[in-house]
Amino acid sequence: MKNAPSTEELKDIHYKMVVTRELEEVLGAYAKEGKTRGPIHRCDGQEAVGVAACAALRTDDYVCTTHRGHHVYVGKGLSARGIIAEIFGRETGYCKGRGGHMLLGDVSTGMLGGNAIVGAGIPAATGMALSIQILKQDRVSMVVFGDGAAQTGICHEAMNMAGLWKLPVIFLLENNQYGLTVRQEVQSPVADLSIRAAGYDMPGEIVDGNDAEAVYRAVAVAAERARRGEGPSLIEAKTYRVKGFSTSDMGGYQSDEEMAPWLERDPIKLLSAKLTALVGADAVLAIEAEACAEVARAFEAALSDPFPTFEIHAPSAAYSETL
Ligand SMILES: Cc1ncc(C[n+]2csc(CCOP(=O)(O)OP(=O)(O)O)c2C)c(N)n1
Ligand SMILES: [Mg+2]
Repeated sequence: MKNAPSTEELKDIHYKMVVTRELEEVLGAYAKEGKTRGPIHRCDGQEAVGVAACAALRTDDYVCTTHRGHHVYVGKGLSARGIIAEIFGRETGYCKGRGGHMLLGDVSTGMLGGNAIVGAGIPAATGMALSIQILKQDRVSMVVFGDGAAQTGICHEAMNMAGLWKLPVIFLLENNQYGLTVRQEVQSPVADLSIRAAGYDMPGEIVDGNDAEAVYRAVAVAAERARRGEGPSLIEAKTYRVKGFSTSDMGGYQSDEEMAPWLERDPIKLLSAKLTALVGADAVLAIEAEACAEVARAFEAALSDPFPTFEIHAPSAAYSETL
């Protein structure tokens, strides 16, 4: 079927989704022991959105994401070792330990950054698309952003500009139904945010965000359209945040009844079942075991890596004279 991922691609997506889940599980354990700094935003249950979307793009396509971007980092091809080292402030991290888990980027894989400012990736990706258009490059840019970010003013300014100038940008709205503690219906008068695409003359589509294959196909179609010069697309991936907002969230506002069907439709479980039918249970278990082993090796290596050293420069004589 056109734009469907191959079995090899599905295996790679599964591997990266398990790497993301395991990385967050271990990270969560370190956070509980007080060994991480600042809040950690987990994307459990949302792995298919970031990983499968990036799988449908090329390495030199540009991607930026949110404060909850581990699946996008892994999906775009960043190593678990470099991500973990960055989160733990080590010199071997992608930003030499200066960025941390929300501000991680890697130019060589087109992963142009997470962002702690809600909505800020949307104009950034739009600007990247404008540069692609001006430089006549065979590239696209994609931004993954949340339902909360979709309510910001800058989101609408950027989408308007992208629609007007037919920019090669994919707006991938990861609708996990919560912005902090606030449910989506309290943030927006419409349940399906994808309908807003009509206002900017771009296609708007809803996909099952827990179905990796569906996410891949929607992004592949949007990328083809962008490469043909036909402009932006809005894809709303419906998913659910099965953990609290972050490690600092006290919780208590997401009921078990609300969560149960989403836990049942865990994206890793769904892809595991699909792959088992294609390549057999042993092959799937081997993929999962290797993904977990990579994460274990990555934590071991990264946590032995050095912290950055800082040189303190004395002010120059000329500067001192001005004081
Ligand atoms: C400009 C700005 N306003 C407010 C915040 C505080 N804040 C951090 S995350 C968040 C909610 C974001 O919700 P959503 O976009 O749905 O992302 P999710 O956390 O669900 O992945 C808010 C309001 C911020 N970081 N930046
Ligand atoms: Mg949200």
